[in-house]
Amino acid sequence: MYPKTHALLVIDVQNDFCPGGALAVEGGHDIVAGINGLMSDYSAVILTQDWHPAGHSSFASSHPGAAPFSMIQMPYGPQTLWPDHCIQGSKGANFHPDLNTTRADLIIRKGYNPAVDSYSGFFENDHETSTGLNGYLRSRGIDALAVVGLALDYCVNFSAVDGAKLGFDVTVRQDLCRAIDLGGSLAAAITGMQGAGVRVG
Ligand code: VGL
Ligand code: ZN
Repeated sequence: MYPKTHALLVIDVQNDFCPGGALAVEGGHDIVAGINGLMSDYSAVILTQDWHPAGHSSFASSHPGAAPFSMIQMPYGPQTLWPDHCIQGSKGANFHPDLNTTRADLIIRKGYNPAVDSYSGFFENDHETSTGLNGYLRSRGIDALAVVGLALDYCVNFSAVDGAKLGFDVTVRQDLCRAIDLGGSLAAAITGMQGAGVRVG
């Protein structure tokens, strides 16, 4: 069907990023059916799962006096502080109940290092520590990625840009993503993705 070997990369479609969750993205649940419907078009389906230990350094609650959605400097650079979310083993960390997880070939967890956040499915926020996803995709001969999920301006954005930097042919399906949009982050993400050679469709 495709000239390249395509994978569908589904980013963080988890309860905490859907309405009612700890870091709810508006309309996050609206994309689930469309993502499920796309899965049969791809030779591989990979899900990412944000997976933080309690007390993670990206949580505002771990920094006395700091408000959620404020920024701090971490040894690896600026970091937005979030409400506690996607704590390992919690209901909020589970995939949305309607997401077709049966079809997934691989579930890659990220954000488990207590001291470093990980927006991208490829690298932690130090932009150095690999999750192993690049090696997995390469060893399966995958060279093109369609990226969908939550949130468009954070984890989808970082995953798509890293994928393009690593040499994959990357398309983001904007209709199957939803954004947090914090202080212009959505517009910046779209410009940044396009600048990195990501097709934003
Ligand atoms: C995400 C903020 C914190 C995301 C994850 O999935 O976009 N955003 N952790
Ligand atoms: Zn997170």
